[in-house]
Parts: sequence; structure tokens; C-alpha cells
Amino acid sequence: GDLLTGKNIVVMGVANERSIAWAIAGSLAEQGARLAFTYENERVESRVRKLAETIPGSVILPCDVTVDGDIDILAGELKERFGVLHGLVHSIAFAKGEDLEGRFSDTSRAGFALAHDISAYSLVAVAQRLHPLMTEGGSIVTMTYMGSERVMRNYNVMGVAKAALEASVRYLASDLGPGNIRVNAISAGPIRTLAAKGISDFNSILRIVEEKAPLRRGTDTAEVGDTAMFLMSRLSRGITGEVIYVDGGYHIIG
Ligand code: 0WD
Repeated sequence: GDLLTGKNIVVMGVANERSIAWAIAGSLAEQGARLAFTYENERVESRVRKLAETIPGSVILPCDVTVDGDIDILAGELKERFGVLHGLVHSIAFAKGEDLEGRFSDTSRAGFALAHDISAYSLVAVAQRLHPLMTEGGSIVTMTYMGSERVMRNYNVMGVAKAALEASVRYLASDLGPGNIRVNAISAGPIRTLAAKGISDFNSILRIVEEKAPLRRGTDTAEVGDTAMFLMSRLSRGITGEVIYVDGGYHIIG
């Protein structure tokens, strides 16, 4: 297809081939988008580079979202390489392992701050610096999880950070809407990725979803990829400030 031909989109959060961001990149490339990938640090650079190079014409740039200077440099590089930016995919989150088990009430000040910095504020920090490149309008998509609105065992501080992320989506959508820039979140069902490895007892969460979700199966990264593609495309031009569930319907079940 060519729903995204002529569109320049930056994808943040590829860690390996299982990453949700990587499936999103696949769906975007299939529709003709030109992609830039960012990687957090040298630890993941070669892995991201190897994946990105399988999509011809991709640009690969460093960006640790906890460092404002990195995001400034990213904005400059994207302006130079692309001129105009049409899309931003934010697929980044982090919390300390010790904060993803046991009681939420035990969360430390530092653990709370770190989870919110990387998992929620980073969307604001990046949108702030990249939206000026979206001179033809644009679409920003981030990844969230139902732990933002319901208590999910072990998700703890990440659930609170996702609530902040979803609220940030609404405020950003309000600010950037007049420039025809849309901001939305995809709330995915549980998927076995590197990030999921950090959640204690993830397997039992998966099992419950397969049993109870209307579609009676887990969520596939390709399903998330296609929804992100829709949100990047003009097909979704009336949608902003929204959280779209791609979870086989699990969230409607009591
Ligand atoms: O079940 C799941 N896997 C779900 C994930 C269900 C619903 C939502 N999500 C969300 C996650 O919370 C996250 O926001 O989707 C997003 C992507 O997660 P993923 O694809 O499941 O996990 P992963 O492949 O690990 O990608 C997250 C990446 C990091 O990987 P590692 O594992 O190395 O922390 O976020 C990136 C990094 O590549 N990241 C950063 N990037 C730049 N700067 C930073 C940072 N400081 N920290 C983490």
C-alpha cells in the first residue's frame, strides 16, 4: 500500500525484533513511510542498526530520552535529514525491577521519579522539540497499558506512570491540535517483549487474557503495528487525544 508514501516518521523504542516499535516500523514501511529509528545507547545500537538496515532508506540516530540535549540533537538531525516530519512513534518505558513486584505502597521516591521521567515525561520532552518540524500537520502515537486505570498485580508504579502518560496525551492533543497535529495512545494487551520480562508473573497475566478476552487469544505485535499505521495515516484524521485498545477486547470484561 501507499497510505504513508511521502511521510517521514521517527520511531523511538526499538530494542530488539520483539519490540512493539519494530512491528510498528514494519507496518509503516509497508505503506511507504520513510523512517528514522532512535536507540537509547551503545548497548543496543548494533541491534537496532541491524534491524533498521533491513528497511531501505532508514536513518538511525541516538537518543536517550532522559537527556534533553540528546533530544535537541535529534530534532536538529531530523530537520537536516527530513526537513518536514509527519509522525512520531513513542514506544518507551522503564521502571526498576524492584518497583514491579510486591506492594505499590513500598515505591521509593527515586523509583517513582525514574518511572515517570522515562515512561511519561519523555513523551512531553520529545513532542515539545519535534512538533515544530511537523509543519504539514502530524501524528504522535505512544504505547500504554490498562494498568493505568485498574490495579494490575505487580504493574505498580508503571500503572501510575501510564496514567500520567495518558493524561499527557490529552493535554498535548489540546495544545497541538490547532497545528493539525494529533496525539493518541494505543493500549495494548500483554505481549512477551523485553519490557514484559521485567513484570513478575507475566505468564499468568497472559494466560488469563487468553481465557477471558472476547477474542480468546493474546495480542500480536503486528496488530498493534497496523493500528499505529492507521493512526499515522489520514484514515484517522478525525481522531485525537484518544486511547485505542488493541487487546482482543479484554478491557471490556469484568
Ligand atoms: O505487554 C507489553 N509488552 C506491553 C507494552 C503492553 C502495553 C504497553 N506496552 C508498552 C511499554 O510500556 C512501552 O511503553 O509498549 C512500549 C514498548 O515496550 P515493549 O516493546 O514491550 O518493550 P521493549 O522492546 O523492551 O522496548 C522498550 C524500550 C527499551 O528497551 P529496554 O528493554 O532496553 O529498556 O524502551 C527504550 C528501550 O529501547 N527505552 C529508552 N529509550 C530511550 N531512552 C529509554 C531511554 N532512557 N529507556 C528505555
